[in-house]
Amino acid sequence: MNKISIIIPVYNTEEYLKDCITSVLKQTYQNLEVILVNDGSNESCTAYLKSLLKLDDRLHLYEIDKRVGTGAARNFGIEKSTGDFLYFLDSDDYLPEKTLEILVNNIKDHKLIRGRIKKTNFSKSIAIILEGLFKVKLYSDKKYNLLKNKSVLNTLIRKDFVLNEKLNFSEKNKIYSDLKFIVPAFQKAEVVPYLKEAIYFKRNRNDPVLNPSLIQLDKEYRIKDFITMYNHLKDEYEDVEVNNYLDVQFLNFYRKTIVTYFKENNGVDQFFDDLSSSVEKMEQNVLNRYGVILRREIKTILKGDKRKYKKMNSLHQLLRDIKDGLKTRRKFFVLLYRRVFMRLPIKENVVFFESFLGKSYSDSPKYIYEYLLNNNLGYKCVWSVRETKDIPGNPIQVKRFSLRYFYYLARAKYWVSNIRLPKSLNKREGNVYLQTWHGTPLKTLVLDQKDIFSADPKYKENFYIQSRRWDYLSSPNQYSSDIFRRAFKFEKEMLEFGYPRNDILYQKNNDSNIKEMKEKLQIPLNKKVILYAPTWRDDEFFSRGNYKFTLRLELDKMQENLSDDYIILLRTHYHIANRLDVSDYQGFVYDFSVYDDIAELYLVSDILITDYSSVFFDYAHLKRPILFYTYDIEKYRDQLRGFYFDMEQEVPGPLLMTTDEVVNAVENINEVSKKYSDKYENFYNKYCLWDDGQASEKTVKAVFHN
Ligand code: C2G
Repeated sequence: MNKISIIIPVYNTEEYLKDCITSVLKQTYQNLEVILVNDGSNESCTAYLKSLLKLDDRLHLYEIDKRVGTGAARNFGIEKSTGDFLYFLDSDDYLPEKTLEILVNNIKDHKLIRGRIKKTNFSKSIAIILEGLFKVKLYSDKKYNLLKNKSVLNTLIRKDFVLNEKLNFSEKNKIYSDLKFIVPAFQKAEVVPYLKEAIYFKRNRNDPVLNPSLIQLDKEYRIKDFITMYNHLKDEYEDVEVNNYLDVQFLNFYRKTIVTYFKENNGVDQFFDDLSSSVEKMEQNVLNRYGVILRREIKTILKGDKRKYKKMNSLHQLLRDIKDGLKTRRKFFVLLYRRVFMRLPIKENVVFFESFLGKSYSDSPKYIYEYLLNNNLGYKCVWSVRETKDIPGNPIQVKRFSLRYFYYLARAKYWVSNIRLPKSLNKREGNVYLQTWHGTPLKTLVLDQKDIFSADPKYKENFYIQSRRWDYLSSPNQYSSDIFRRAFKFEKEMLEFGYPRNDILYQKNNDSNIKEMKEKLQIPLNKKVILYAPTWRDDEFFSRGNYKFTLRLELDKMQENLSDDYIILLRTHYHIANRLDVSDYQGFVYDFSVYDDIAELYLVSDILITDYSSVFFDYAHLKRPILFYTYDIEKYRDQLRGFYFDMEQEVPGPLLMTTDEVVNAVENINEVSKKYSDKYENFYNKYCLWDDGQASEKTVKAVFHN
């Protein structure tokens, strides 16, 4: 039987290795050896690799002390291999069980055979579930043009073919080293069958900041690597098909990567000479297939006219922006934002506010705004909203994503927001951006998160780009400061004054204000108030950003046992799109899910019930009892989010799993409070010390200069 040598270069991929290796060991095709080439990984990854060896004696580990790069590591692996076939796998990718079996069974007399590459954002356990959904047809013996792709992955290759033709990977080019292997392989193998059924999962790493893959490395390096590879191969091959292929690759790379790089970095000078040497090698007939702008641009490079080239290049970028801007209304406004509004002078006294994606007039932005207003500081304020609201001081209101929204964002000197603003909103010189954020984290944040379950696959990367624009970040306590610095990689000024949104909890925590608020909310004055404020679930949604909440607190039971003394204010999270029907509980349950400011609900309530929401960190300022209804804690903690600390140990109230337990705790609330008083005090001392009712004032003084 034919043995396959699977060659896997490894460089610091500890968190992905298990998926990779187990997927190989579980292959239905068993006659294989796995050649792990440790290309100078750090200590912990190396130790982990060693520990894997005992799983199976088909695993072999080779060490390279100093990092040599994927190409050299693969060449080294070829030398060590003893199989009849070679197969290259990357250590952050993985395979479904049958991939190798399908490839071996179909290679017949061919030199090589190719399967399909599926990109994935997920780890294996999730992807294998998704895999069941692929209904694929079997395409056998179809000619596959190796030159459709730049990578050698998911190709089963005869080893004697590799040796006879002296195929190897470039050791100079770290990123595009496969081309040196593929191009001659393509020339020598007449037919390459392609099997759509033989799948290879290629992982898009979700963390290009802390754990980048090769392709996510910095663009300059990539551009240099590509240009030298191109130049080298162009010099080496006469073959027309190969040359056309290389030119097409080059021009596509130029458009996609190089032009974008110039736009972001004004970096024409650095690459101009390199580019000149490449375009000299280009075939005119390939170039003729491209648009006039690109052709002219290439011509000016050929002539070595850098000044003119810069002009052509900005024209290219303008046309590209316009083309993109005509796609949708929003993109058109973004075009105006960048190309028109940003070029108008900045307005020194304009402040742009947004809270919870324009959904409410609330949170720290509200209190900062009111401080500016009440102290007549002379700022012109603009609020981003979904629909017109009743806001004191009558500020300008703009509908989120409308033309006026983009106009004011471009012109305002100050931005104040409690969540990220869109990535398309480039920051202009002179802009001051105060990010207030929206809670002390219990759930792990951004770069501390591992798998991102249902959010945008580019979540971490986008977050990183967006948060580079923040100049100031509000922090409620030392614990949060430490996490924010790490999880957001925030390196600018942290405002350590507590949360402006909590000022009200110090200023208005008295009977007359509370009575006034209850009247405003139109709730009974003679009953005690329970606020139920759960968070959202990452895996329950209608569409991106629109989450669904299923009420698991049994209101019947609550009403039966508690309605003589209590009412319930129900408050779902701002991500929740569905309204809960509580009409059967009139006079007992009041739905305040779309009420602007949760701080007012804190003030009027006697007990808080929540789950994993950051609301309890704020509510604790009031020193009133908190109950945790955590019916799904295992799933939430272990699968969906992960926590920064053990809830059971730290939170200032009991974790309850059923409505009966909740009812019981409410009925015995004094005993519960007594039991948790020490914990409460520790909790308060750890998370609540910075607030003193003056956070808005201190924030304004730190940020606003006029
Ligand atoms: N919130 C609310 N009503 C709820 C839940 C939350 O008004 N039922 C508001 C509170 O101000 C809360 C904030 O939204 O502090 C954030 O809500 P979380 O439930 O903590 O969830 P999330 O939006 O994921 O933010 O560092 C904080 C984390 O990022 C959590």
